[in-house]
Amino acid sequence: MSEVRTILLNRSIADSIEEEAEELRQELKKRKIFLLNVMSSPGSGKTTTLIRLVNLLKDKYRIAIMEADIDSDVDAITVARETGVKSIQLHTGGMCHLDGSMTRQGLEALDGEYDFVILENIGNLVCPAEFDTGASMNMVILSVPEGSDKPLKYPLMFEKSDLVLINKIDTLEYFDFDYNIVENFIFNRNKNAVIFKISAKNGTGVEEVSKHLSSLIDKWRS
Ligand SMILES: Nc1nc2c(ncn2[C@@H]2O[C@H](COP(=O)(O)OP(=O)(O)OP(=O)(O)O)[C@@H](O)[C@H]2O)c(=O)[nH]1
Ligand SMILES: [Mg+2]
Repeated sequence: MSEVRTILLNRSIADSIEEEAEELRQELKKRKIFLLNVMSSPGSGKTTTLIRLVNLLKDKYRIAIMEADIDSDVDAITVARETGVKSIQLHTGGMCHLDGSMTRQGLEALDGEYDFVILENIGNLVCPAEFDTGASMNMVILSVPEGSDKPLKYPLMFEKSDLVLINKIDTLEYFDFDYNIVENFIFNRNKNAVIFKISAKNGTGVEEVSKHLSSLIDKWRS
């Protein structure tokens, strides 16, 4: 039996999706809530990474997670089980992205006081980058098996994400993934990007990411 609530999101009917997202961002800033929008291809390791990050940060912040998918509630159930924090599943009714209005519906359904809310966006390197969710920060995860050329092929995703995690570095010996090339491609798209190399599977590098996030959250909330 499902332990988490599932919310079916409605599409925005606002004239300006951008203004709606900016309004949400400002409102969250006033309420001292840091909202992290996490994006990647399907299977790059969003859920695995988030579980590790939440377990490192949950004693310092009141955390909640919104898991967005087209169908199923496995991610929300897994996160709730592995971290114990409040988690809800958002269904997009077939859409491959979330916008500010949909994010707001998720936040309302969370129904509680939080310092740090994480949105795991739909697994896709294209559509989620095209829509502002109202998040305080966007983070993208690129995993080693996907290849070094992804920032070239999906440039908008890397332009919109100031935090980039290169995940699955435990598999480097099996792939011809070139970190120096990928770093150049990312900085060509976004000179402000901060890049970390991690393995969500064995935990390598995740503590450094949690410390970086913690300083961003504290700054946002001050
Ligand atoms: N070897 C290795 N496998 C990993 C790592 N991180 C995640 N995985 C595996 O990759 C698979 C997908 O991980 P998830 O965390 O579910 O990926 P996701 O991005 O949340 O997937 P979707 O929500 O379906 O888009 C699982 O089998 C994980 O165990 C890693 O650092 N190294
Ligand atoms: Mg997932």
